[in-house]
Amino acid sequence: MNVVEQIYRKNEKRNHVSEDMRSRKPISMKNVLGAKGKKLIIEYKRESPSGFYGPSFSSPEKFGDYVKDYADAFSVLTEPDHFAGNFTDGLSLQKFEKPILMKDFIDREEMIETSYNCGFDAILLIADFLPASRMEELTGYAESMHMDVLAEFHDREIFDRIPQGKNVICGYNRRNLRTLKMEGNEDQVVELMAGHEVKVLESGLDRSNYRRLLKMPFDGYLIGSSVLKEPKFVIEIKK
Ligand code: IGP
Repeated sequence: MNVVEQIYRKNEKRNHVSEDMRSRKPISMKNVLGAKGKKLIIEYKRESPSGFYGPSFSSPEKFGDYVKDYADAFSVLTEPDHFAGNFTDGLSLQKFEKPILMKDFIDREEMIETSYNCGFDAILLIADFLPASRMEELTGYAESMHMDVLAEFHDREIFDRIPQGKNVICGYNRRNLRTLKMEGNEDQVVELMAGHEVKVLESGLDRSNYRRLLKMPFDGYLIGSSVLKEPKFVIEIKK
């Protein structure tokens, strides 16, 4: 069993949040990313199983203060055991009035409720680890809570698990979450993804490739490690 499968297995033991701690209504991430121009989702995480460790920002709020003028949306890794995150890590970002994605290994309705109660606007669903029927059901559940879904895939064979819902943003993860290796086959998924209204490219975007990747037909780019390691990189990306 790989790390990601282990994380999903622990979901039933996690403490969910049943008290509504939101300070505002959800903002549509799909609308923000779908507007004219290239959009950036900047991610906060403390560490990751692929070897990232970067305590550049002592809190999500300090991160938000630094990146707010460059980020169109935020992503926050809330998984505790391998990413040192917490469900409440997004609360302080609500005040920036930009959509916030809960980046976690969501496989049940209860986690979507927790996400809503903790101030998030959108959730991640990973098609490589969920059957098509669950992708569909969880997307519908998120829609009922007025939340958008970033439905990501890596393996091209399972692309048809990405649902077509009104609240769906389609993402291609350049990292293979089974091997944790960066594979970057973005050239080969552009055509597959063409039918989706809003498309996002995720992972491994850095100084060596961002100019090339920004020319590709994606609406949004999800960037974590390179900005967390060297915060001033965020200022240059869209220049
Ligand atoms: C950000 P990076 O390489 O810029 O830190 O990647 C984001 O794409 C990555 O954290 C991610 C991820 C995921 C993590 C994308 N999909 C699924 C965990 C689970």
